[in-house]
Amino acid sequence: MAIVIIRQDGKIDLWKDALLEADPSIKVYNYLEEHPKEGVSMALTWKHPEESLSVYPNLKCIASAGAGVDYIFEDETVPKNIPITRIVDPYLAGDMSEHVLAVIMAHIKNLNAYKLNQVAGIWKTIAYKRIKDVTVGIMGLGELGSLTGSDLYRYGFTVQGWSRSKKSIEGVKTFAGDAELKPFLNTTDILVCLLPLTPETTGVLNASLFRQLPEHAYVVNVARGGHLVDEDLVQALQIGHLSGACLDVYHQEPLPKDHPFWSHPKIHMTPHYASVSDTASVIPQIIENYHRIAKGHPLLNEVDRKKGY
Ligand code: NDP
Ligand code: OXD
Repeated sequence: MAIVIIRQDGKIDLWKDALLEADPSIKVYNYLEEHPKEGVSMALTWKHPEESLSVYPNLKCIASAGAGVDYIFEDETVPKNIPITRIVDPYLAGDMSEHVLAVIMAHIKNLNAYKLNQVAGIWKTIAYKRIKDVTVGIMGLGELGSLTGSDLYRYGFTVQGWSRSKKSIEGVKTFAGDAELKPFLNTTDILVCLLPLTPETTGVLNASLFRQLPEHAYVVNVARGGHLVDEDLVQALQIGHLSGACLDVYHQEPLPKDHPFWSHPKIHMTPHYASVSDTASVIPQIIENYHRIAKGHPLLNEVDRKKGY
């Protein structure tokens, strides 16, 4: 039994060292080095190259090193019968909640607009909003969305959330399913997308959805680039229906240099770094699953293949 690490972001050694430090008895391979394929029971991956997961005849688990698993479902060559797990971790959720708070505060206190004015040498006051007067709507009330919602409620925001199945979260007004999307959107000042990317949620942030938000609403996409129809966002900003957007994720990452988002004054960007897996914190769940495979026990944080998240 062994774990193979498959990722292309230069972090293989970081993850390998963290695994071996936590459990020196485990055999860990870098997928780029020559290694016996038959002995590999778990692939620990993040945005693997296509076809790299189909060469292990005895693979028992594909473990995403992040919360999202969309990239695994997108690769048609991934065997359909192998369980997929994902990361559920308090730091991953907490870091996302902190990021969303920072983005919302920057927006309601006009910090981005002031930065542009500073660069242009303009001294001008802009009316700010108070937390108590702002309603934040969160799409996706899972591990990240529910904590983000609870935290925003504690800070004094009015918070509502939308998910597939009905949720009960203290301080958060909840909406569920397609039938309740419109009332949710109609009353949301700042929309935060924390949905997984699936066939149902692809392109959900589009012109029709934006039209259902109140005039001057603000959009925060920290989920996946595939949720957003880029042209529809630019159009909604151009006609002044939306007041701005903050994006962490994009259709193509890094975002191509000629993409209009780079120079748009009302779009603020971060480079898909709202919240990242902390190796020390998440390695124990990987190792636990590695041992569960050997014992034939149910895996932690297994993804529902039918739902796609
Ligand atoms: P979860 O699987 O825990 O939660 C997903 C939520 O979305 C659930 O509430 C689910 O509803 C809801 N949902 C799914 N499909 C639909 C649908 N069709 N209609 C309405 N609601 C739907 O995911 P996490 O909270 O752990 O993560 C969310 C996403 O955040 C990840 O998939 C990833 O893409 C992104 N992410 C981004 C990061 C970044 O740095 N930018 C970092 C980490 C994650 P229900 O509860 O009813 O199933
Ligand atoms: C994740 C991410 O899904 O970093 O964990 O986007």
